[in-house]
Amino acid sequence: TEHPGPDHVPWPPEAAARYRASGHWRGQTFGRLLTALAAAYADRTAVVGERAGTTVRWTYAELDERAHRIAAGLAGLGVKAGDRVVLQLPNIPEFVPVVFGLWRAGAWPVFALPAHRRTELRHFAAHTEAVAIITVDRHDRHDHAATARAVAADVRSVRHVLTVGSAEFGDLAATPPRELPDPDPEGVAFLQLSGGSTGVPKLIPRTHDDYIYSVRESARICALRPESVYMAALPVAHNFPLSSPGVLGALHAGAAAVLAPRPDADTAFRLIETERVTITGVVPPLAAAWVQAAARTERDLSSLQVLLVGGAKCGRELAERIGPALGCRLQQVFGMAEGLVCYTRLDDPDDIVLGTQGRPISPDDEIRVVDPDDPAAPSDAEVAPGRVGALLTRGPYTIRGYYRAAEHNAAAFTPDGFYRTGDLVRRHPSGHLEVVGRAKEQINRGGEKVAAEEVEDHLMAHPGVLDAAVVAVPDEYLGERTCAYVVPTAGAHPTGPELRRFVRERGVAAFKVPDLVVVVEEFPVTGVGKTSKRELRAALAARTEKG
Ligand code: J2J
Repeated sequence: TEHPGPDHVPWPPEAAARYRASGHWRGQTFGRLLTALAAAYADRTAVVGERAGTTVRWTYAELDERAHRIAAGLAGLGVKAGDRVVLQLPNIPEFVPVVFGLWRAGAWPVFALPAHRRTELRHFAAHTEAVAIITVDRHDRHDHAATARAVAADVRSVRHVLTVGSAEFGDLAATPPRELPDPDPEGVAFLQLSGGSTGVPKLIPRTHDDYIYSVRESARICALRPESVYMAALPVAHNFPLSSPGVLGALHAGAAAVLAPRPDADTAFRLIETERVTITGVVPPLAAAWVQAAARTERDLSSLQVLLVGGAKCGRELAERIGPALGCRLQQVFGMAEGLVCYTRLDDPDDIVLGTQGRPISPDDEIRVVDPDDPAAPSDAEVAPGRVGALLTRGPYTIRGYYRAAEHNAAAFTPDGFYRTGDLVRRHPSGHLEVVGRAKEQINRGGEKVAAEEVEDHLMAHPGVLDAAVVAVPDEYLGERTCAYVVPTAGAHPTGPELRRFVRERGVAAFKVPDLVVVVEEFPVTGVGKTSKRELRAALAARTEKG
């Protein structure tokens, strides 16, 4: 892979000094954080999960020990500080000690989702020159180990494929612990995935200092205490269940983190009842499904105090039903893996909790709401107070650049380091943000993000496709679904099912396979003399909405 420019864009020294001076960045690493937690909460439950139908429960002391052994085992394999390791694990208890083990070894987890397939994993491994892939054998009828081995055969840097549950992994996890040098707290800790709007998924370098700050404050804002029980219902590698406040926020507070193997109401309600879960987080379609299921459940949900809803817009109607149906308080969260996370506060008035997506974590999160004019030549002029505009942000836990993406960074960040979120928001006088739309070329499929261009590129690899444009169409359940408009090459007659199969067989996550395919003879003419994909998508989306 070619990647001109630096791998990683650090904060400018004066900003870093400010974040240290204000106590946001405390010079701690995740490894040392776990050591401190194990000392403070040794015999309390840290992690609860399920493996092959049986419940696994680890105390803080046990988690700490496991993470030490895994770190030593990884070091024994030759995994060094700064090495990248692609991690693809479902919601199993081992997720937690493996991640902390990687952190203690100084390696950077690259957080793939369980839904990712060959093509995405190959990109993550190749782009980061990963030395290893850690996954499971089979999960949800997919042979992850076989996929990982296929990627390892293609990508020369990958020397190890480790599957949790194998004898080899068992040996590694039994390695006698030893002291390893602690990584730089201001250095990169891991690479998180971006929802993306361009051809290939972008990787987000987060540091120990910046992420621990967002996790610590998230735990405080969500009122986590050692008595709390947080449940990760969504795939735990995603930024929301990992850090908002997520499994890491729960651990930071000395609470228990429960990993639900699946997010459906049956599984979630069973765990809420048996583990006395006090707080969890879901995307809006799941919240709607839980609200419906709550009317008929015999499970005792009385322990649940807070339901976080985010990842996509939670409409007012749904927001109003959550509290009464589930007997808990709604907390809206609007976040992004690039950094900025906003929460409604637990003591905010109802109108704000129901009608906004929250306000930023940090007093040092800088927010600008600017004219969403021509994205190719943005003026970045602020709109009048209360008006809708494009959200730009900069702060103590928002990245200044994607990993190995100098060219993309020039467009995704302003020259003075603000991240262009691509979200259209209105700022209330209280500082709360209301998300009203999106300017980026992305489809938000019930919280799962699909980059239009990425899917178009896959479609265009089909010999019968001359051109493709992917847009969002409204969907009652998911909020949005993907619709691919396709112009065939002369004489070709590709069908929807054939193209959907084609995309799936290229080895991509199922949520990226277009929900609808419409074959058209030609695209509408969009502008005078220029064929901008952006304008074309807008024209097609408008046409779809009219029906
Ligand atoms: C509207 N759009 C939202 C919301 C995210 C916490 C919660 C969510 C994410 C996440 C996260 C939204 N209303 N409440 O990382 O820590 C859309 C926006 C945003 C994009 C980011 C977290 N909450 N969104 O969803 O990186 O468009 O992070 O820019 O996956 O999701 O997506 P992602």
